[in-house]
Amino acid sequence: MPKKTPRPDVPALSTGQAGETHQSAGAGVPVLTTNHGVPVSDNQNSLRAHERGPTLLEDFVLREKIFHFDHERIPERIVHARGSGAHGVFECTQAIPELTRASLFQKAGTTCPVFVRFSTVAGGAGSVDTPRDVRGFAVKFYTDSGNWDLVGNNMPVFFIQDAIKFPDLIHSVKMEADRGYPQAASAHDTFWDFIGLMPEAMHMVMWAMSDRALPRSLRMMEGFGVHTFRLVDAEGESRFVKFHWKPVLGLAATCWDEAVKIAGADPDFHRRDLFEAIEAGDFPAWDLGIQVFDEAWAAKQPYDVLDATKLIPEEEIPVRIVGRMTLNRNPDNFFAETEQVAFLPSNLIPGIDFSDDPLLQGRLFSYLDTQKSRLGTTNFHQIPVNAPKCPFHNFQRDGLMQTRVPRGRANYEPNTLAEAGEDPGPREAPGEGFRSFSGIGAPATGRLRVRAELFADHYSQATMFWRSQTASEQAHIASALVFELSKVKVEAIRSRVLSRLRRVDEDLASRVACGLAMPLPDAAPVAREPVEMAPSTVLSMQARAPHGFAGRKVAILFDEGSSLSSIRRLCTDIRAAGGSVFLVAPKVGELRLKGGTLKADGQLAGSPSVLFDAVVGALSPDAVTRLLRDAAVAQWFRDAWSHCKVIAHCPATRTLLDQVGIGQDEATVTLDALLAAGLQRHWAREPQVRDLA
Ligand code: HDD
Repeated sequence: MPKKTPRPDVPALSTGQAGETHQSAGAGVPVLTTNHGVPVSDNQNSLRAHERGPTLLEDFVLREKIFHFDHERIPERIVHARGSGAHGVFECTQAIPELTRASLFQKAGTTCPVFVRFSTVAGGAGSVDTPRDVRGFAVKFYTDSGNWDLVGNNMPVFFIQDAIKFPDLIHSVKMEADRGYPQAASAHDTFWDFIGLMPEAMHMVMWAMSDRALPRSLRMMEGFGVHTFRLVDAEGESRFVKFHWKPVLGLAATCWDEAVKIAGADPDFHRRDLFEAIEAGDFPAWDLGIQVFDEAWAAKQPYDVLDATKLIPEEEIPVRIVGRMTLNRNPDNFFAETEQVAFLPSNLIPGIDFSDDPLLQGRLFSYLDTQKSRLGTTNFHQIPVNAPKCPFHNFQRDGLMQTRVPRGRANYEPNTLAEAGEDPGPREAPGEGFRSFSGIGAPATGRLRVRAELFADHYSQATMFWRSQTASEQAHIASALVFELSKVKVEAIRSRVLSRLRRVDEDLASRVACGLAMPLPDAAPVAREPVEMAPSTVLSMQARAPHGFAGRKVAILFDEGSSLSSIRRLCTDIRAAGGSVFLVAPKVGELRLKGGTLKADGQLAGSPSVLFDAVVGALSPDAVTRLLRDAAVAQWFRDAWSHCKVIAHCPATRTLLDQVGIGQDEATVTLDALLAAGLQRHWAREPQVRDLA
């Protein structure tokens, strides 16, 4: 008899007593079975005709395993393919029954579970987390009156006004059709060709070229429902509403050079950050805010509130906070939950309704449709992450992968089966206006392929956004435009974009033209004269940047001979301030320090400073002499310096900084001064280290 190859890495399993093996393979380990429940005796060797002979077709264990593996992938999302999800809870903190009959908002303290998926837009499922891109911010509320999906982005406006342009927009930004690159990047001809021909995109272009497109963490982004929706009260009266998510940790961004380096150092930077924060119990939270206004107010504005390329300045309609969402549980399984979650803007609950925004109207079709292609069945709502957590009954039946087993004969409505003593199934509830969705409806007056007049103002809000930015943020936008357009090969495309930038701001256009060494073309014609809009301070991230350590990560570089007590003290202080510490050393094993031994969390080459919010050098004089030979050390500090981060140093580390050309400013501090310095980027340093447009 040929011998069996033993399991390579684990002790042989006890077979147990007859009848017991199916429950447990010993020590509480369940027995491996096929998908049909048949216990598997050998998961290492396929069934063969003889020791060196061919594999038998009869081996159903092998065939089932490979068959299933061959079909593991489903089509990735056509957009927003790369995403990260988490479970959490939403709590209403301020009841608004005067505005909406949505059960979630009737009483402060009402809660419901949520599932959130954050995403990039352009890249494939396996692309990196930190390209310059819009971020998706999709929330599924499992309320007691059904699922409400608020499928938004981290920017409050969009590139186009009408859903009919969406396939063109996405085709233009994705990999170019013939060559299959670039991946996850808007810096190429076809995207800017589309943009140059689509003046309505200019406001969103300002956002996409700003630091908003380079978030430091998914936990530090705002979210927006983008469209104007409606809140409907118990009497059926409706008012317009815009939804906002405000991160409790505040807003923070990386800078471009840093984002590019992070992409190489940790392609999963955002996914890991979210997962680790939740794992550590440092639960990210957002406040839900609303801007509410009526038709009369809307009619007086110089823009159309149904136009998704426009926002409503918070100075005009302040954001009122009505709830808080806390993400407190990581998915148990990435595919089953994060990949299979299906968001539908058409998932609304009684008390919330659509507006006639033509972009939103098109979305109402697209998302339902795409789930059939992605998840393969109209029964995708039965997948646990998609299923409502309140009871749901109807007469929609059968279909691929039906997993529910409806009982009885009633599969139509109305019926009189109750009279025969049978279960008649569910009935509609027209009288229960509070609990049922009815839709507010508006008279349709014709069939027109047109856009309303105010949609033709393409520049007023782009200019408002530009003027609301700090000088440093403006420099980032101008430089981003130079970078992106420098990757565009066709000069006429660059020139057309420049002609549009002149309508946003002459200074911006000149700076970008200068950065490209191109002449300024004539300004593009306008479809409607822009209006003057006051700058809005809340649109600047830097003006509101948080100072503290909450949610931030500080790296401490040490080596043999470092002072253990000062490192310990720093760790305690940083953690007490709400931050986390990552210890970096040239070697990860136990190192001998002054006062004891210490192990690093990460090795220097694998832990570049781009992964942290601030860096600390706690090195001995001997270590400095040794490490000066290692280019990775110089790079560690130079990157932190050029990314305008706080650098804390002991006296020996200061000599190292001097030798690698790192200067002294308010954000280079001694170890003792780190806590007081805070973690805000020191943007004033930037003009010394980088030539910005
Ligand atoms: Fe969309 C996915 C956000 C316009 C068609 N979209 C998708 C996701 C987000 C958004 C966050 C990912 C959801 C998830 O994590 O699964 N989309 C937006 C926003 C828009 C927008 C904020 C404008 C305000 N989208 C938009 C239009 C269309 C689509 C106009 C089509 C007419 N979007 C889709 C889609 C996706 C999608 C193709 C891909 C995967 C999916 O729906 O479930 O149907």
